[in-house]
Amino acid sequence: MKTNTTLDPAACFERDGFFIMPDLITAPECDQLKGEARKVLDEHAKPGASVHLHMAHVSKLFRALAEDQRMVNLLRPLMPDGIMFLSDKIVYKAPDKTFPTPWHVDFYYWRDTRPKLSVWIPLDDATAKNGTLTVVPGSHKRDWRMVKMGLPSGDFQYEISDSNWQEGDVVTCAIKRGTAIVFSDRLVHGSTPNTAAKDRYAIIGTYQAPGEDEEFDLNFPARKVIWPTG
Ligand SMILES: O=C(O)CCC(=O)C(=O)O
Repeated sequence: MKTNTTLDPAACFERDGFFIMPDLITAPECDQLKGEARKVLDEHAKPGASVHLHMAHVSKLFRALAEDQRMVNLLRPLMPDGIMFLSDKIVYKAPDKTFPTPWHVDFYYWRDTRPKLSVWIPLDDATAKNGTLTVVPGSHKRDWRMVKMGLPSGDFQYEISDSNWQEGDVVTCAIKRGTAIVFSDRLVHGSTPNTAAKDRYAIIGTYQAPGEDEEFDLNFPARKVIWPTG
């Protein structure tokens, strides 16, 4: 896909609410992380869950990714107050998990805490057919209403109830594995359905500015400042 990298990353992130960095990690790294994700899911995840948290807490490989210098370089222009890794999760769409991730904004899951952004990296090439990320550029600039929903797995609890964008406003991020999408916790996003009858693995790391621990932060044992304030 055409990426929005012609503007400088900070200007792009401010305007659109997201920024795409092609090839943040290599294909062999994606293969290795995918193997590791499978192992962590087998050992730690609730059977059938498509979202599993705390990868960096139990895996040296995911820990290394969370604080990799390439990640720091990507985030520094967007996070001038420093970078703290908070948490990560694997979102695994098995071939039988065809449902799309509902439209949502992440901050709803951590209301009354400081702003955060997330980095979504597919470990498989991601297309409209296998559940890639979808975003609504500029949607981070307004408030949205979210209501409880009932996905059978319980993985996503809320969805936006007052959507007013048009189909043409949506960007379907068809990207190669290893490409990173950094997005604001106020950006409306979701995914396409996975109708490809194939696995789709993605890792999502969440970051915020360093500061005193908030109560919410205490849920995330792998949190760590990776670039100090100032
Ligand atoms: O990988 C996906 O399907 C999207 C996940 C997502 O939007 C989220 O966890 O906030």
